[in-house]
Amino acid sequence: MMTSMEQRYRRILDVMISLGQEQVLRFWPDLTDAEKMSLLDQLESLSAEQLQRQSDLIKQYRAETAPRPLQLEPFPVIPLAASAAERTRDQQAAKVGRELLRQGKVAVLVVAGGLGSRLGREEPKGCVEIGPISRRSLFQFHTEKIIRLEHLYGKPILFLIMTSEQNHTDTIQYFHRHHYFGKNPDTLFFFSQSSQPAFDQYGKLLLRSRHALALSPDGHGGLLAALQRHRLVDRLQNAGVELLYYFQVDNALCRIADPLFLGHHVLQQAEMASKSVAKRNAEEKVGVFCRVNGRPAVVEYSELNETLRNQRDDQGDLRFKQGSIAIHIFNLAFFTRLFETKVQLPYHIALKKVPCIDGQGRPITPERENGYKLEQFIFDALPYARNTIVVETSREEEFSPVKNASGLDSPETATRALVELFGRWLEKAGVAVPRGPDGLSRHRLEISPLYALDEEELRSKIPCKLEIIGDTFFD
Ligand code: UD2
Repeated sequence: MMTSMEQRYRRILDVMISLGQEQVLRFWPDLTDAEKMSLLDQLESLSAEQLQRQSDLIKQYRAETAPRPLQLEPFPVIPLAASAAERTRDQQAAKVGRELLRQGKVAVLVVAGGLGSRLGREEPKGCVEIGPISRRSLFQFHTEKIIRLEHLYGKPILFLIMTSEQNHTDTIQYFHRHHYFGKNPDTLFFFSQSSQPAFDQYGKLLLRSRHALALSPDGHGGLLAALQRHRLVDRLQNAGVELLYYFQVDNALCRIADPLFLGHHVLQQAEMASKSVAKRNAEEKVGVFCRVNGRPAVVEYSELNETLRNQRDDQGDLRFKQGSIAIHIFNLAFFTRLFETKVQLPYHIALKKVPCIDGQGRPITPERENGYKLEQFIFDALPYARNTIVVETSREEEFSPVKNASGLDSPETATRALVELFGRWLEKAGVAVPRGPDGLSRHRLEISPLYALDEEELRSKIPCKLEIIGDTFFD
């Protein structure tokens, strides 16, 4: 008589043989019962159909020599206000946005499931400390901004934190250790996206150990499936929410639930809206807003060929200049439609270094890219939106991502960007900020989000005759 585990093993082995993936069970006889169970659980959670599709995609990707031609046009944006009329336009939009916040129609979502491999740290990226004086972390800045908004608009704001299987527990423990930074835990939802297996160049599943697949998060596009799995859209709608304000955990300057952006979204009757900044240069690693075969889209930097990346318009500007800073607004009704019509976002394939084991079970720490990962990107929902807008913003005010351990886009540049932002707010409030020959503030400056969220709020609070004579913290 076969045990139930043996029966499961036989069934899964048959499926794996039919998919040409039986190598994942090659260490079966050497495994303990607990290891066997865990491997079977992992394999059973994969959909055979999806596995076949993914493996085929990788083989096809490797076989393809030239990328398919796409009809690309730049996507028009709502530019930064330069004229009196545009400033009036913005004031009206911001008024509409503030009203939405007063009515409690906005919830906030941060995607924080990435592994931050370029940063090279074990902890979740949101724990990186960037406060110029306080050493506040990214998570603390984001959460306190939301708390301040709750005070300003008199309504609780639900805050959704998307983690991954790899960092879910660490993220929750981090928030718990810090007492949720003062936010009511009933208004926080931690939920995890799924994982996807990695493949070798022949479309074969890679093993991380003898009893585990090499898995990684399924990309921020995994948000769609995660929202559905956790029934979050219903929960938000039951709480009276209509719009979801989306951003990435690594952006130290993100303006959360920006009334101006919310107002534009509603006034333009968009289903999905995005913010852009002018790219620093052709090589900056941000996707660009385009029309692809007539439909709005973000084309990721790694997928925009060199000629297009460098193309210039008549004014000598980059033709594809509007970079995505991954701040979006979604109508919850748009998600519902995507679910009902069973939209599947495409997979993007990336060749990465994937720690795994070889055929003899020996661990490999690759020095070169050895594995293919498949990810879905949330911005691929754009072409499905009935109406979409892109609103340009200023990099100095709203975009300083933490991607690398040092140099460009690192904790150090994010901290510096905060000091400079706070310095400009202070100057606009009439305070002299001592600056060095490089034009940068001589002293470290920090304004807690709980003290002021923007320059207007700061101006209304700043003590008169304030002098900056050293590092200064407004808490
Ligand atoms: C992303 C955008 C890029 C630009 C840039 C701005 C993609 C593919 N590219 O580049 O166009 O907007 O950001 O900073 O998004 N994440 C998850 N789950 C995942 C993978 C990522 O939650 O499975 C989160 C991650 O925690 C981070 C964000 O998504 O907050 C961006 O991930 P990334 O740093 O890998 O993206 P990057 O820098 O390639």
